Amino acid sequence: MDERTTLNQLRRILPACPAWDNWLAESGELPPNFDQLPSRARLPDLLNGGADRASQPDGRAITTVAGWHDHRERVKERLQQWVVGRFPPAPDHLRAEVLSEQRDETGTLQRDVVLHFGPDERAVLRIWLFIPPTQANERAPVFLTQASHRDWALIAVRRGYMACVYAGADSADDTDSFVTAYPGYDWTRLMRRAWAGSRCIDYLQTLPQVCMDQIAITGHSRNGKQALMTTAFDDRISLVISSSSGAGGALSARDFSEQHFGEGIELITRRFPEWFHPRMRFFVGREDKLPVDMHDLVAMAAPRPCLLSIALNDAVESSWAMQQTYLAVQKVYELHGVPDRLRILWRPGSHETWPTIIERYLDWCDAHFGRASYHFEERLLHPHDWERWRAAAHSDVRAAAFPVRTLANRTSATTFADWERERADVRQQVAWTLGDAPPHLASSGGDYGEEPPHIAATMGRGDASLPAGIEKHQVMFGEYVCGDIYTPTGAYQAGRALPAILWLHPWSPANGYAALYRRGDQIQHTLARAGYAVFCFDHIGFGRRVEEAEFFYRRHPNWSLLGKCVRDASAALDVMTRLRIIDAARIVALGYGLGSMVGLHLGAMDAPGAESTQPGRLAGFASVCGPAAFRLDTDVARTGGIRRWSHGTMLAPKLGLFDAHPDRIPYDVSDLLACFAPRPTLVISPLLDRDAPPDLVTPAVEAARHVYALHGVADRLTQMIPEDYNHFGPSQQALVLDWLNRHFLST
Ligand code: GTR
Repeated sequence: MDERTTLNQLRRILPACPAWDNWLAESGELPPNFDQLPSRARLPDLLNGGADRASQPDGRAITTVAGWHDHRERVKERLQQWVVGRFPPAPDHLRAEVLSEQRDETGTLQRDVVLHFGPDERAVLRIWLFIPPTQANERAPVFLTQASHRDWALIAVRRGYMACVYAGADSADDTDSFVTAYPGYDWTRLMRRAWAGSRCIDYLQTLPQVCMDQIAITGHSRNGKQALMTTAFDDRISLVISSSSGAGGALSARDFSEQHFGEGIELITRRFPEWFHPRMRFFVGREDKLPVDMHDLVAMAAPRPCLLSIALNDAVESSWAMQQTYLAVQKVYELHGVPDRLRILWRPGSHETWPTIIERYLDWCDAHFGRASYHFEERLLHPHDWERWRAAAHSDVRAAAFPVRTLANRTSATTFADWERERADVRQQVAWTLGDAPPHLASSGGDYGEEPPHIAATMGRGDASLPAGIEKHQVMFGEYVCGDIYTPTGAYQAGRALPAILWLHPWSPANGYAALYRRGDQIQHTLARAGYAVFCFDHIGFGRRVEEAEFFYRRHPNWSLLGKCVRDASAALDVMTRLRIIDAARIVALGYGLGSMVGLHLGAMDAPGAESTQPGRLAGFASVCGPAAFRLDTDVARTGGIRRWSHGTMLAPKLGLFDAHPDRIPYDVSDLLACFAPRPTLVISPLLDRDAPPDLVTPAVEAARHVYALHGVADRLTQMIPEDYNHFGPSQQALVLDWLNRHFLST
């Protein structure tokens, strides 16, 4: 597709963004030719990413610190091109005007300064200095931060730091003066603020009280993003603390986008068009093609101490994406021989910080500046070590011993009896893949263990966030899991039995089933408003249960996270079929991304058939951006391949055993879909889904259609291929709702 056609397509798909339109018109820029940009589904290796990415120019892996230094310059260039824009060289002259100076009763000197610099001194920057009393000849470490974090500076001063606070934040921002002073640069607002941090250091350099090799920078959220930028482009920074820097900070666009219910490129470049270079918006839905991603930005800090602080249930963060960044960047720290200089600081709750956290930031500074000793353990929240899993539990499985099959092998059965046999075998293979299920007791329900209001509020699903016309009830189910049922207001009192949806959420670590960074309504609200009872819960490792997967494979080396997800979903069906508010004959599963993977496996395990003790309880299934056919999904670079379910996410590690033998995977998406026959099934596979492009999905749907045809209902399996990328915005919600209404509302 040529660049102009790509742009037209993007403009059809993306919501209006006047700032971007203006830039396009003024600059005349076109997107890159995406056909020529290589795809990297997972975060490119920082030392061995191939000739076009991270490597020596000849494509060989970087194995020395010197090699890294050369490469680092190339990355800085790319960051400017795609993310932060070009900025001027450091000014050669800087005048500090002291506005006021006073010493308080503790001996701390407070000095307000304006820096004047740039052509004709047109650029200005206010800074507020807090200089603790020091002994003669003693130099203080510096805590550098933006005007919004003046209160953090108070703690730093108490801990013996000189604090330098500057007007490069929303609350005070002098950096517009830089634009006038330096025309002709396309730097973004965040980059200007980051550059302001460097001007503070220019000034600090002139002060006798400053210990120049102990300069720590920090900032929260948008200021965390700019703190990383200052660190990347200014080697005088000795240490950085990225506090909830999120999208465009420590979290990559690949791993934290709309498909993760995250703050993707689309949203951030539309809501904050000045923060990043408008070129980034070209990559919406094509994050796999980004020539540079945020792990590159973080890696620029190496080998300097870098603490990545993140809240577990913050809608603008993702613990999983953070872990991916950490694992990628840790290789660079290891190359430098200083792995303990990179750590994640997990904190409970949402976006806020409090003194306990800031004290830890200063502990980090103290520890690395040799002032005191504090322990920062390496803690990884999400299972990630497939090789270890394999060695511990499955080194004896030989994929080569499994028969070769095609996608349509089973589903091309020509008689019901043949299909029944195949289906029973599919169930067995699915059961094997999900792993040895531990003992299972039926839940007794009740209300003990329900989600308290303050937690629900943190998760964005408190009563205060309920739109008018909808009510929410909680129910305990399965293994002590809490579910939420959304219904139209008054439905309970009316005693009506509603058609029901089991909502299976995507890969959204921070907020589980509730999409906080989103476009349009939350799906549970959309559906409840339309007259459905919507059953929602967090999968293991997500939302309120974000820490639950941490030791999963130690606890259950032979089971799988997918197996646990299916067990929970199945337990949800148990309770749904018993509730008066729900019409047990009209329960439909709706899965998006990961949720689709769960729903497909749930369907197979819940299917009617010889092996089953009960009829399938689902009346239908809707899959949005579900998995590509496993055996066709072989291009790891492009989509992540089946490895994403094993090595990548550890969801279904056994699938990884077939990495080299995809034709021997014991079952495929076609078989799972066919298990739903003859029940209505919808597959939405957007044209630009980077994980599961239609050419890898449609063959599975068509293979499954044979089984529907066997039932004489070939058209009950519907595939839609909207011109879109992987997200669950209003248009795709509308497709789902329309399909649901046609099949389930009026019956
Ligand atoms: C949010 C933004 C986040 C983060 C935050 C903040 O609205 O989407 O990326 O920067 O603002 O700065 O508080």
